[in-house]
Amino acid sequence: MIINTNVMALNAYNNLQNTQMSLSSSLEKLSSGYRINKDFGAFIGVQFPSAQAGRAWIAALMPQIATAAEVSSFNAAFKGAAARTGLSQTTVSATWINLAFTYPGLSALAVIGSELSQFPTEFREGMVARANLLGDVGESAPIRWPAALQTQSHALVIIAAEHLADRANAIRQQKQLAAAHGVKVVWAQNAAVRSDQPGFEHFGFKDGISQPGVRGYTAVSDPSNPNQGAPGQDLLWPGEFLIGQPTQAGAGQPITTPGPIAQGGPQWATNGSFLVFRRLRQDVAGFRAFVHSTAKSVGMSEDLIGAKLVGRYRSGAPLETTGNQSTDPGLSYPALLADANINNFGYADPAGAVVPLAAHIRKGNPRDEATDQGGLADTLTHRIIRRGIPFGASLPPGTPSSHAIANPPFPNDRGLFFLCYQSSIARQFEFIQRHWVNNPDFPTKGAGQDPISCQTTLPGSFTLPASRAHHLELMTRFVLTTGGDYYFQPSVSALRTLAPQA
Ligand code: N7H
Repeated sequence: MIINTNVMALNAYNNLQNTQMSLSSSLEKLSSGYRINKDFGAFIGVQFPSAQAGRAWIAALMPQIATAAEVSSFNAAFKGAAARTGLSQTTVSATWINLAFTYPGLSALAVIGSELSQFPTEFREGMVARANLLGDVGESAPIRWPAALQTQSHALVIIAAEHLADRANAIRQQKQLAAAHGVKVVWAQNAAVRSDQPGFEHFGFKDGISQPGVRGYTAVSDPSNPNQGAPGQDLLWPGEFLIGQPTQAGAGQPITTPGPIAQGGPQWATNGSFLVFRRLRQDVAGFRAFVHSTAKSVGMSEDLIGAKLVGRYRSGAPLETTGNQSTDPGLSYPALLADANINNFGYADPAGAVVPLAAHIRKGNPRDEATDQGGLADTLTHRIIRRGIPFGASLPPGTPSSHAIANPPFPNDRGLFFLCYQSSIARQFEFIQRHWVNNPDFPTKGAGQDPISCQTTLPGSFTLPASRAHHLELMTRFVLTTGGDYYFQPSVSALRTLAPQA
């Protein structure tokens, strides 16, 4: 089948005019991680007292919603100004607001039953009801979440700002707007890139490197490889992320063949996306202590053990292409971190002697590796667009786990707000979490569990081939779920249909 990429490109662009911003800004290949996104974020959960009040509030909020097309032009202007002036922050700035709804939220807005019933089961049930299936048990069980975060929201207001003062203003304005419409703020949480290590998450690893690209939207860097955006970045049909668009065809089909149109709700859900929002607490002192003791017991350096657990060294340098080096090669060879190299690899080592089969990035995206479901063509049906941002203060190096600041209780804890977009939560986020990350027998029997994001009952296991240990017991979970839900983020025109007519 011949694909008319120009038509697709145009369609995808038109969709983005209508798509809320947070999805699109993550599509851009951003080598500097979080930094080029906004440095400050906030998430406000609200409840509607009545359908009328909720709809009036949406109408009042509408003029503030940032669209994907606006964000694209803003980012271009931002980069242009930064290049011209050499300044990174001060020249152009904007605060983005986006809006997403839980199923109870859509119901509270009195969306009619015949439309509500078209939303998929997992979205209707919500994250709490799916806890056992996700492995959110024990310390991650919803009953253990901070009491303040256990109230289910009807809608999530997402704020992204360049400066601290802009965020404070945006939060104040949002609270005033909600109060003016009788809409109740049930919780509000702040997030920010780490000021001491922007672009790195709390364990100390560079984040925001590998994202799928979108056919017709993401620029192809090498015309001889039209299936990739930046080198190593697979291009997917837009329906993997937007309802109403063609999806990947899946196993047994060429990856260039468009699959069925993504279904996910009533007609007005077209060009919207499902958002998984998780508040993940990180035990940084515990992780550091584990890396330290494992390095000693298996006779490897701490840099290498960290890379074995994640699949990348702290700098972001991929373990797959750099081999078993004791010191982080990204520090001596910055070229490894350039767009041409940082994500440009597949997994050539089926035994995991270099990158363990359960390393975080290998579990989350097995790339070209053969899997029980059919290899790359299937794997491309389980991708997500991630948009994470840290919360909490960095843990100073050398802080012992016994120190009060090592593991402070909510709200002073630290971690990552994990956000991801997809057209099917069941086929994308949930599949990754259940069938890959938590499953000790994926991709092969005894491979072990993802030591970073696995959520299951303890103990867990991690197989480290070609080392003295071979098998490591994971006695602690370094990442715990402490809140979250499933949301639907409608297109801008769909928001108009939810708001009352003027
Ligand atoms: Fe992960 N980390 O610091 O170790 N993640 N992650 N993640 N993650 C990635 O490529 C991290 C979490 C994926 O395409 C990197 O951007 C932490 C969940 C996927 O090669 C680093 C937490 C899920 C990828 C981290 C966390 C995933 C990925 C490398 C929680 C899904 C891309 C940088 C606190 C269920 C894989 C990068 C690919 C990358 C970390 C959570 C999935 C450093 C700390 C819950 C698909």
